[in-house]
Amino acid sequence: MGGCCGTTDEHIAQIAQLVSDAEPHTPAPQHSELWLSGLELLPLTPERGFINVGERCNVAGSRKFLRLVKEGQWSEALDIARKQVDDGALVLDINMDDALLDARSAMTHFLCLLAAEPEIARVPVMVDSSDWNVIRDALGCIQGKAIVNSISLKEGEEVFLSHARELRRMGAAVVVMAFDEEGQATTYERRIEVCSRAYRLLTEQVGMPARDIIFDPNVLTVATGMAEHDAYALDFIRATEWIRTHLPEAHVSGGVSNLSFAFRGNNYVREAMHAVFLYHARRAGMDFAILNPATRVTYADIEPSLLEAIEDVILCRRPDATERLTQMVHEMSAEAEAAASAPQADNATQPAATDAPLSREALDHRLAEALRRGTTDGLQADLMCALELYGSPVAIIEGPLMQGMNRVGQLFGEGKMFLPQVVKTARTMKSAVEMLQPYMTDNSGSDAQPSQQRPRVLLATVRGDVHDIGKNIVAVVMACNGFDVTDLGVMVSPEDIVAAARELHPQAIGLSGLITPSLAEMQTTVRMLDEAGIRVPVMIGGATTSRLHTALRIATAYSGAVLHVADASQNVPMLAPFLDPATANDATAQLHQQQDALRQLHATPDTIVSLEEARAKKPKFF
Ligand code: THG
Repeated sequence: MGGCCGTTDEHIAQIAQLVSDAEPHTPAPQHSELWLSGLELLPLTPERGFINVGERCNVAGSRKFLRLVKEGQWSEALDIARKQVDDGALVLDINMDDALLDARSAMTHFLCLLAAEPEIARVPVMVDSSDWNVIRDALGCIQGKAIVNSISLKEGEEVFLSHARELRRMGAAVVVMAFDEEGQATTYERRIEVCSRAYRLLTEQVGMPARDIIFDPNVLTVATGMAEHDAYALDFIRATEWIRTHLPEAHVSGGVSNLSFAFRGNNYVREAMHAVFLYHARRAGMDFAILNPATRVTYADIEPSLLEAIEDVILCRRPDATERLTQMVHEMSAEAEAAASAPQADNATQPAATDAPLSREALDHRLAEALRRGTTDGLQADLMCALELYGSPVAIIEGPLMQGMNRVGQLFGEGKMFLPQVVKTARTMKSAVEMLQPYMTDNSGSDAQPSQQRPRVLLATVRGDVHDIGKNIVAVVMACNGFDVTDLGVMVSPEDIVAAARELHPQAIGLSGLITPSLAEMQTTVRMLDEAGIRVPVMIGGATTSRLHTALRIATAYSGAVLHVADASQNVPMLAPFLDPATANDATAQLHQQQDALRQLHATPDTIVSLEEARAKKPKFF
């Protein structure tokens, strides 16, 4: 209590007298739970239990949102945010990380627009970016208490601590990813090791209240067809339980939709997988989840046989779980397709094996079918037939087998085949190549020396990026197609990639990355490869990469070919024409031409014509 201009000493003395026996105000005790806020408070009290974070305002996770932001259609972009709040999102994840966007300005612009919409701004924001500058800028335009998504130990303790201290000063809660200097933690043991180390650093060295820490022990894609990935979901659930038991007051979150990337193209199955995962992860203590709040599939609604198949996958209950689920999904899709189209008699696509010699078409069809189904039944016999018809193993590999692979890639791109099937196809290809191996003649002598003939490919996740699951799948698919793959790992500096390229003389190099800063790294890397005189084709792949960005920013820094590869089924067929000396020059010239055209298309400004031209175009009414 006190005075102001105009109140005299006597006046103040009277106030003092009047309140002399009043107790001073004691501030309320510190919250014991995590409190977040937009315009309204969102306490995470035990009764609330679970916070769903809307994932759709993410340029990397929604094509629609990306388009709206790119086109500056901000009010429609806001509608996506509003719809998520209407659908029950309690927090909104916002991500503007895209290669061809100015993420800092898009983020701050969108946040300022959000702040003016009370229906949306009611809920707290989760700022999602892999660029620290974007996060820092974003916090400058957020009222209330936000969550930062994310920090991690991937660049070591120093950067981690300095980021955490800055967040502490700005008063945000934080998602901590289970990454460290070695990469992303994928096993149960590594996930808890990284989280407990981060917990200690944050609580002991930064003085961050543990209730402000939200661990993300990495929701990774399951049912990819690779056995190494089978326990990913189970290990997440186990790590969640461990964190909730051993790291007091800390929370657990995860990006649930990552789980089901293998079933892109079948949203029902994806959502059913999410429901099953959430059911188990929540029981283990997961109290945040980034997801699509519009999903209506619940655990209880899932048909029992599908539920069992999904649960087998998520809880890693049997080695053939992926196989069985894929089969079931395939049958579901086939039934849906059959119901949608007029009844057709042509179900028997596989001609019965007969002793009569097969025509070339029939044989090609059988080989293509074997690849599509990922089976090896009868493959040996068919390949022997093919040897007679085609005359050489190479002609079979480059002809019908490569065509079959192309077809699989096409079906995958259309969402008609799923990732585990592509991996199976690759394994069939491997068997086919092995069966043909003894018939390959080799210049150096009679005994085959496969590793000397096999084209060598170098793969690396670029510096600053720890993601490698997609790249590992590429490695398997390429190895199955007869490539000798050397994987340099994650967070590989351009210098190390150049050094390895000089030492190993690969026929091609693949650069991979999931986050936007990786794109700049890729550019640096190809520039340094170019300076080192390396000209072999470079493949670019990963979530934030695109054909346009590759043409605009990466290909321009390299004299050789730089191919953007959209998914793991494409590396082999796309690379093939660049490795064959007969077609390499043409393929490179054609690629450069296409990329030139893309650049021109992109560079064309909203055409402003000359004054004369404009006048010449005026409407003539008479
Ligand atoms: N942890 C943390 N943050 C994250 C993730 C995480 N942020 C991003 C991501 N992972 C979570 N968000 C999404 C958003 C969308 C999708 C997946 C994860 C998704 N999108 C559809 C797809 O790619 O098939 C695209 C649909 C469309 O274009 O409309 O699945 O793990 N801390």
